[in-house]
Amino acid sequence: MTETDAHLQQRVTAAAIAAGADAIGVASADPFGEVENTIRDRVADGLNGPLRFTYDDPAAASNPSATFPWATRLVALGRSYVPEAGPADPRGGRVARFATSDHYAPLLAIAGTVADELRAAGYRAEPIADDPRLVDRAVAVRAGIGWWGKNTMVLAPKVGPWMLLAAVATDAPLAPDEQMRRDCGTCDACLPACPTGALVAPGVLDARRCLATWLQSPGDLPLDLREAMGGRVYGCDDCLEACPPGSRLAAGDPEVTGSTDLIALLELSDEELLERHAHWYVPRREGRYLRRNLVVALANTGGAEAWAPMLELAGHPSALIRRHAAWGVGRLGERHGRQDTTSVLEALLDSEGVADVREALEDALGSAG
Ligand code: B12
Ligand code: SF4
Ligand code: SF4
Repeated sequence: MTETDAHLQQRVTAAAIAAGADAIGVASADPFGEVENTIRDRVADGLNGPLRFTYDDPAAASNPSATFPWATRLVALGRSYVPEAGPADPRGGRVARFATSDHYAPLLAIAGTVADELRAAGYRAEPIADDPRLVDRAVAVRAGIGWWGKNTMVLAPKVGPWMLLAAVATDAPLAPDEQMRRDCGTCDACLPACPTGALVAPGVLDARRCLATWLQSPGDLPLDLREAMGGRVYGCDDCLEACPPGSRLAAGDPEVTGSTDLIALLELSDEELLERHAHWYVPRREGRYLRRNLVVALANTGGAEAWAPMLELAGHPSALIRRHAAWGVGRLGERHGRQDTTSVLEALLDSEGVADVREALEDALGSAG
């Protein structure tokens, strides 16, 4: 590499750190052939569940030249997003820490700074993050900013899994970094920590059992996973919280843990819910999917004060919400040992005309009986 290249690399690194990056490294933009095969295997085994993202076109996601034909390098960037996180309040609603605010915005700003620096030196550069067209974790590992964890996260020194990833594709002649020689060793704490057994082997996630999957998917939440959802409204952090690297970050301020008041949120309109959570991935930006998550979280965690709002939700105009509230009435009734659960469900059934809501009410009655 010429001296000029080394200077550019130093400038880019300094600019990224000054802008708030916790990790930066450079990888070649060669195809990630093994990753493509792994994604294909996951899809063949059905492990992607309802998810699309990189599973839709594994060849493109694993081959940077499909999107950036001019790129020879990928600058990998990581930004830790929980400087002072702590265990969430198990009684309330929970939001995974990556989603407590738009943590991608500052990361994209860092990537923008890096791209500007490269462009100013006369090269092409384009930032990308959390996009179906590139496998971010594979870029980070090749660029040496972290290692594969058994929970499938890329872990980095000091911050462990608490880091979001971005990349900048470029044709600048930067020197690729070495991959990190590190792994989880004998630790396997994340595997039993998953409440649904979604980590079916080290580094293998069955998205059909992952709570984070369903909380951002359309349709009904799977019945067999609803109890395990607990108070989760968006995302899940259990396999990150179990992880010793970075655990020092997991102590402190409840604000950043994402504890949230479910009843107050349920009082908002769909539009207000979406506006308040503009940075969340909500299917087709339909507020009813957030409300659906809130109903299940309230049923799992609410106290006596949750009964009246749950009955109101059982009369909601959306059949999706009524189906979940039917389950919610049964679940709350069971948790609180309410004698009137059966009669309430029967009254709801009497006045319900939609077949699949009636089915949900009958299921709830079956469990209550
Ligand atoms: C689809 C997706 C999901 C799906 C599926 C997750 C998954 N594990 O694949 C769902 C919705 C479940 C999800 C959840 C979460 N996600 Co997500 N997600 C993505 C997305 C869009 C694509 C991931 C992908 O391609 N998966 C395909 C599979 C095959 O890849 P994989 O599971 O990583 O499998 C690899 C390893 O097994 C690996 N491997 C290779 N060699 C070795 C060696 C060893 C020893 C081991 C153990 C493994 C291993 O091989 C496989 C292929 O590379 C990326 C963004 C992007 N464009 O890359 C974000 C991304 C992976 N998600 C991210 C985050 C933050 C999360 C959550 C923490 C959010 C939350 N709190 O709810 C959870 C974590 C759940 C988990 N344990 O993964 C971050 C991860 C950052 C990091 N430090 O790793 C990413 C990179 C977004 C970003 N740009 O920051 N996510
Ligand atoms: S995010 Fe939650 S449900 Fe998904 S694998 Fe991790 S612990 Fe399991
Ligand atoms: S909990 Fe242990 S095994 Fe799992 S990712 Fe963290 S270090 Fe690796």
